[in-house]
Amino acid sequence: STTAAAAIEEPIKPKVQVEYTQLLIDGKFVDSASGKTFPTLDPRTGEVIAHVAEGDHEDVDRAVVAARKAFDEGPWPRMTAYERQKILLRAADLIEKHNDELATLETWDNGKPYAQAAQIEVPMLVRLIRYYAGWTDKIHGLTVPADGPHHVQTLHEPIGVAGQIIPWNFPLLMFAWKIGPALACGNTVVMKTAEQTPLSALYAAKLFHEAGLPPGVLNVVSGFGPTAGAAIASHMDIDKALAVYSVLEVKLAFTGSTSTGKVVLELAAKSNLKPVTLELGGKSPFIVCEDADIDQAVELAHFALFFNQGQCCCAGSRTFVHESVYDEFIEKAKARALKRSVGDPFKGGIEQGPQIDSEQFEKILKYIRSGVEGGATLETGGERHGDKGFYIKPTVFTNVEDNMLIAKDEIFGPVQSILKFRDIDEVIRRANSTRYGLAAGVFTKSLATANLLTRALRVGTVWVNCFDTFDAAIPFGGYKMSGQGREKGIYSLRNYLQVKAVVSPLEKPAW
Ligand code: TXE
Repeated sequence: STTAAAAIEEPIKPKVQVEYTQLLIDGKFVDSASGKTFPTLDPRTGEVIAHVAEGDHEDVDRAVVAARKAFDEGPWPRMTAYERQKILLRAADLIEKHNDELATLETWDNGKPYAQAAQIEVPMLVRLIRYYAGWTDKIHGLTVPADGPHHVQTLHEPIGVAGQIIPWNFPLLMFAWKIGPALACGNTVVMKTAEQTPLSALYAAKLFHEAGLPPGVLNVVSGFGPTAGAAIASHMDIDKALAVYSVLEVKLAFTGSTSTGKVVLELAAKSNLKPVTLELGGKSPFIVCEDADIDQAVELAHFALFFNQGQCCCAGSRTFVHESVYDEFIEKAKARALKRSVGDPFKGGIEQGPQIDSEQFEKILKYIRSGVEGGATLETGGERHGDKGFYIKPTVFTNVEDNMLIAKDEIFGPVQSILKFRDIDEVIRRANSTRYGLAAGVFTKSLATANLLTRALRVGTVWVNCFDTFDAAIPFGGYKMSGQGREKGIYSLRNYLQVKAVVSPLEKPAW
């Protein structure tokens, strides 16, 4: 019977064992100081995958001591750039070799389709580390013409210890975006992974050590935001008993929600003014112009929103469609969502796995209810998929108005909101009237329209006739409340370097 068939759909057993669950401090796996652990869950079932050491203030202190020592006394910032490069390249080779193990951990812990983890996320991690390995020996200052008879040069020096806090939606990519530039510039790192997805970064960090990274250069502390995360953001002193360093030179890099971004910025300011980069939320417009090829526009708009279970900071979560093509577009967008294959992310051909956890699952369902109550038309989806785990049916709303919550807030789930527009000036104004400014998609055949929109949109990335095109060299970051600073590319090196001016007289001193 059909009920029997549904009942035997057991989750597919992952092909790897979880090897690393402790904190990685000073090159060694260690338990947390408190001895506490927390469970990391399988989003397909809500069941425990493993218990992971739970880092807190004391562990962050230990990690900062190790990172500080590795920076002040260790070989890392003193090695030749070429030596650092070789270690990073070896790490990239090892990660490539362990692609399947890493991808399996990623899918298991996060719920993303295995093909995406194995063919996109891990390869992008490898590519990014190779890209930054390439930068190590190309970082240098300038010789500056001065007014007086002075020789003036600038040195581009690493900052010191970089505290880095990452989210759960792309655990390995966020890990790479953060450590790549920090390590290439000669900094040392204390990384806190997201409590939902601690496993893959521990495995990857182990491979960096196998590649020859000296102890203390890359420390990974699993744990929660208000404890371990806040300890990093507000870190001030190290080992007070030694009283060697009163104030740390630290850099803080954070990716996560805009509200937590405000908290960490405040903690950084109140502690020691550590410079901060923030990569926060978004509500990105995807604009389908009247001249667009509708089938292609539907497919791209679908991808822009639904990719990674809708859990992308840059998701095209406001689909603006010109009135002349609106009816055709919504019919096709609905059909496409209905066709989307949802299921066990380890199964081939699956496009959408479960959401990360029960909190996000509930939050998304709440937004769906608010869409219905607010008067938007629910075309398809709108409820959970199956009866266990955190799966949600691909959902499409039409007749969405700008003032509805589903058009204003970051839902971070598989919920497409389609809005109708009449002319370009109107859509520019509406696309920009948001507190966010992370990204935008523009779909048109007209070069003039594309040029107009790319300049008018107040966002950090505009994708024209494409979306989510990520590359190690393309900078990424937000305007407005979507963040501060840029990651990836040449721009992210600025986050991890400080400039020293060195001045000396050209003439023989008088004495
Ligand atoms: O994010 P948080 P959450 C958005 C998305 C999602 C919402 C909530 O809308 O629905 O945020 O997700 C750490 N001091 N994004 O709660 O809280 C936390 O442990 C220091 C957008 O998971 O921002 C984790 O490591 N750190 C996003 C990281 O911050 C703290 C990606 C992110 O968690 C902390 C994820 C504190 N007080 C969610 N509190 C994007 N921009 O890509 C938490 N953390």
